[in-house]
Parts: sequence; C-alpha cells; structure tokens
Amino acid sequence: MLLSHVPGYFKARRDRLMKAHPAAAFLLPSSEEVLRNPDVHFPFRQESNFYYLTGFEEPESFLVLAKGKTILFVRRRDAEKEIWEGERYGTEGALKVFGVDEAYPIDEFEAKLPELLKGTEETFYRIGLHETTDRKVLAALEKYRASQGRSGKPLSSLRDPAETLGEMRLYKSAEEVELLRKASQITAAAHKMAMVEVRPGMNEFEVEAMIDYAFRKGGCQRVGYGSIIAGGKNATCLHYRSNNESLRDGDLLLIDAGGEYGYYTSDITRTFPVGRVFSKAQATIYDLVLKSQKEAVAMCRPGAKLPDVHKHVCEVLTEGLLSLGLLKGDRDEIIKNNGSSASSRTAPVTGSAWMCMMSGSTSRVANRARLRRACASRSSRDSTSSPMIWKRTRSTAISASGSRTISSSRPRAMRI
Ligand SMILES: [Mn+2]
Repeated sequence: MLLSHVPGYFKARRDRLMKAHPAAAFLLPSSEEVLRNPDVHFPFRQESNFYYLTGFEEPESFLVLAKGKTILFVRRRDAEKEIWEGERYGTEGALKVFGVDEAYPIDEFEAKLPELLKGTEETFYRIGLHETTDRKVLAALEKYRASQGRSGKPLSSLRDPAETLGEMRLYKSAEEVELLRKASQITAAAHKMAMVEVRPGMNEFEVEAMIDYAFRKGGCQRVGYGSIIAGGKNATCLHYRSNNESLRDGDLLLIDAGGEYGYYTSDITRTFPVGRVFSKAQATIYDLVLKSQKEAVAMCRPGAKLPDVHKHVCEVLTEGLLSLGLLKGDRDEIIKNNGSSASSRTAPVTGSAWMCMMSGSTSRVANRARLRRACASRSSRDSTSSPMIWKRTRSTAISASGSRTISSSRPRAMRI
C-alpha cells in the first residue's frame, strides 16, 4: 500500500546536505532489482543513502540534489504492471507525498541531467556500481564540460559521496536512536525466544526460522544481515552462512542476528549451551569474554576511541588466555599482533563497529573518529577464530551525558 505522508526529516536532511555543499550536485541512484527467476526478483531493499534522503522505496529511481533543489526521477505509472507488482507513486506521488521540488520519469534522466548540472562545481557520484548509470552520468558531465567552452568557469569535479554522507549518518537524531532502540528490543526478544526454545537435535535452520519469525512478528521488515546460527565448531567461522546442521547436546550455539526496523539494524551476538548447561571449560571462557565485554562497554564514553576499546578487549582476553594456559607467548607481543601468537589467533576482528542502516561502518572516517555526542556504537562479538572464544554483545549509545544501552532488554548471561 502506498504511503500518504513521509516524515519531514527526510527533507531536512537534504536541505542540510545542500547547505553544506551549495555549489555541488549529488547524484544518488536507488538500488537495482536483481532477477532471481525469469520473472521473479530477489526481495528489494532500497539503497541506504537514497532512503536516508528520500524515504522513497521504489527501484529504478534517481535522486538529484543541485542548486538548492531536490529532483526525483521515478518510474512512470503503468496500469498493466501495477496489476502485477503493486501501485507506483509516479511523478505526481513523488511531488505530493515526498515533497520534492521536481519529479520526472526515469526515462528522461539522461536528457535532463546536463541541464541540472549547469552551474555546479563538483558532482558527488559513486562511480563503478552501475555500469549503465555510470555511462549516463559521465556523458552528462562531458556534455556539461563541452558547454563551458572557453568561458573560464570551473569544470565539475567528480567525488565519491561516501565520506560526506557517512559523516552525516554517523550522527543520529532522536528519531534514529529510537529506531535503533526498537530494532534492538525486537532483536533481543528474538534471541531470548531462541534461548528458551532450542533443544538438542534441532537443526540450525529451525532456529533461524524462529529468529525470523520473532523479527517479523515484532515489526521488523527484514533481517539486517544474514543470520548466523552456528552450533559447535561452526561458530568458529566468523560469517558462517550454511545454517543447516544438527545441534548437539554439549555444544554451544552462537547466534549473530539482527532485525531491521525502519531501515535501522540491530546486531546482537549471544552464545549459550544447546543442552542448557555449560561445561566447566565453556563457562570459564564465557566468563572471560563476558568480562572483556563489560569492560569494553564501560569504556564507551564520549571522547573514547574505538581502537582503544578494541585494544583493551585484546588485553583482557590475552591475559585471561595466558593465565589459563590456552595461549602461550609474550603478552605484549600477542597484544601487538592483535591477539595472535605464533601458535594461535584469538581476536582477528575489531571489538566494535558503528550502528546504522546497515551493520558495520557507515564511513571511512568512522573507525578513527572519537565517540561523540549522538554517535551510536555497538560493542560487537570480538572473536570466534579460536573455538574457545565467544563473546556476548550489547548495543550502546553515546550521548553527552555518557553512554546508555540501546537494548535494555538484551538477553543476559544465561546459566540454567
Ligand atoms: Mn554481528
């Protein structure tokens, strides 16, 4: 069903971006539909930057921001196709519902673009993603360059918008934090359900189905990323995807799954025993990882840097594993090597990443940035590279007054 109203914050974001770059044009394509079967597509999800600035969820669309104006190119209305695929907004709907200044059919994009670029000094466009669109954009830039002749006016330079938009998206408004909180609450409930329902003999995909159900039941549109449901040794594969093995009593089950709510994604990892009881060895490692996580979350305050949080996690895990005799070698050397010694690796991935519309970093600048007001970060599973290391996560928001957890109803340590 079509929307009749979109929140004003989409327009506010466009205005803010154009104000910061008054002489620039931003060219942002929608996601492309991908065929699954001859007449069926894979589920469509709008491109995050495009959605962030428009709220518009149709494919074959293109957003142009130039000279203070928002121009949206959209699919034409098509009575025949709409019978099969559902209603479209068309140019009229784009103007009325999405509050853009101008709207044109997408087939006019090529003809209109050179005119829209006139008078701009730089063009933000990510090249290399869509071959056909690249050709159109480059042709328009060339046309524009040729039209400048010997006027002495500056030529338009081409810039990747990733850094500008990534920096903008790094700072979350109250509405965005609310969406992240909601995504995290639903995700936490799904994890808890799986903890209660899991039995030895179940297949990993049965647990995946439960998680999916809880996400959708809670209001999530989809998963934020492919759920990782990894029993036993499968948990040592960082992005395990098969999810098709039987769960055994005595093994641990790692679930790394996050629901996507209003395009914002939670990302929670928990590890617990399939048969409800930790062995002594499992409990020892669990407690060590839990300790590192608690200390990492405590460090997430404005001014802290993610690499420092990661380094501390690495120190706690290394010292713990050395004292248990599971890791051998020189403490400082292992920490310097990011948790690796000649004989083992323990922490090959960073301990934290930024939360946003996708799991992980939104910007090249994000990981070197200090935690700042209204930047949301998540403490992430630290390592499963060694079969003996697992780590719980929870989501933390950084605000001026300190940090607070986004998923207050997160699953806690479970010992039954
Ligand atoms: Mn994760």
